[in-house]
Amino acid sequence: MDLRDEAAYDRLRAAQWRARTAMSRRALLRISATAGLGAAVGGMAPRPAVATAAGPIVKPLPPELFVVYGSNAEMRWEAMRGQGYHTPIDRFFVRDHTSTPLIDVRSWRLRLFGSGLHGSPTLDRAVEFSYEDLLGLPAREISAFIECTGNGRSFYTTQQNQQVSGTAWKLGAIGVARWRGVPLSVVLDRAGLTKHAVDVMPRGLDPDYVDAGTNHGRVRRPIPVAKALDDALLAYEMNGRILPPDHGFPVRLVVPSWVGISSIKWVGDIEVSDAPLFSPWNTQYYRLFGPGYPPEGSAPVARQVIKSALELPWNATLSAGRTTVLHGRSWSGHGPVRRVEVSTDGGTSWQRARTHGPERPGGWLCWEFPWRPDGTGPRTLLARATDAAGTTQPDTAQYNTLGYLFDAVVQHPVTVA
Ligand SMILES: Nc1nc2c(c(=O)[nH]1)N[C@H]1C(S)=C(S)[C@@H](COP(=O)(O)O)O[C@H]1N2
Ligand SMILES: [Mo]
Repeated sequence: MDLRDEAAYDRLRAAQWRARTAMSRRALLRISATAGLGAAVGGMAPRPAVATAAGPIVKPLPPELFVVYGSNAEMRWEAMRGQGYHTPIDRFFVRDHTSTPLIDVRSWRLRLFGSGLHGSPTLDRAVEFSYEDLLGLPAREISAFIECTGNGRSFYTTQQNQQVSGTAWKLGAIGVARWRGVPLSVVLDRAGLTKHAVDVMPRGLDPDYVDAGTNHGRVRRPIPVAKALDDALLAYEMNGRILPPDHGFPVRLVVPSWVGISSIKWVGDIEVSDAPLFSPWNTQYYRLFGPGYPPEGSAPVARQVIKSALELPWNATLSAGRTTVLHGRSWSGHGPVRRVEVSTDGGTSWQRARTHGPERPGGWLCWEFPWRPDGTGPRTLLARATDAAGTTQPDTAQYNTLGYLFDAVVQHPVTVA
């Protein structure tokens, strides 16, 4: 089929739309019931209606699943015990710079503009896609983690005695979901991408971010056009459900293996430029600062680093003289995890964990390790992974003032009783 032929293209698009409509009508009805939106799709309002929820985060945050820090909530790792490969939505971490907006999908449009497009130089001459337009475009489903760059930040302080600023996450600012949506490459192509484009900058519809009295405007961060065309996805479904408000409804970007801030939620517009783009999120945040780094910081951080977590409560109590199977997961932004080792004696000896399930780039690897503790008292459990790039988790992470990219082995305290 020649998709440059208008009629052929229309037929294909109509078929795709019919295939998706059953889901989307039902889903829209479901959303309208929960988010107080009207039932019908359509309407020509040029700007989306955006409301704010009662609290920063919409979904329930029960204390057995989450630790809440203002507008952010991390998953308790013990909540992954007994779960499948993916993180269920009810326990997927949330990181909001301000608060979750409630967006009326009938008036929502995705608008693309900039010097990297043919004929849409400015926002008022943008190429627009409605929600229905996106549902009608070729869809793709991927499994990918989204992880906050500061995941593990608290261990700079508790394990390395270093001062860092930002949310004091343990290891729960990560989740792996099944994301379905339209490849960003498809939308860029339809919008008239030129061969001179270099950067693509999505911007959220959440409120302006104000830090220490400075208004930085709406959350936005460029990615290089090569990554945008490679595997970035404009996702409208998460784990087979309509994307929930806290995770970016109606549409978020998913940028596999890259720092969580790349995966902009509640996307309203995307600037495509033939010159490099800058925002506070690739200049003053999300670079490495401190001793050993230039004053303007490192290059903007891109890939996540390697980490491991045990599906156990912090300070869990385990039974002496009885075998407990320890479960955990390891992941890296530099390729699949190839090997996981566990130490139950503070790092003197290490043994291979048994791994199972898929070894996917941009996902995590599940593992288990049977342990029969002798004696009683406090113990420290360690897990360390090695990825396809050959990187093994070090004992110490390289310090940076904002506490990003903690990759060192985490000392997980337990008590044997
Ligand atoms: N518009 C917008 N996009 C955003 C954010 C935000 O506050 N606003 N937070 C970013 C950060 S820092 C992270 S780690 C991820 C978190 O995604 P989640 O809340 O779905 O887990 O979203 C990113 N996208
Ligand atoms: Mo983040």
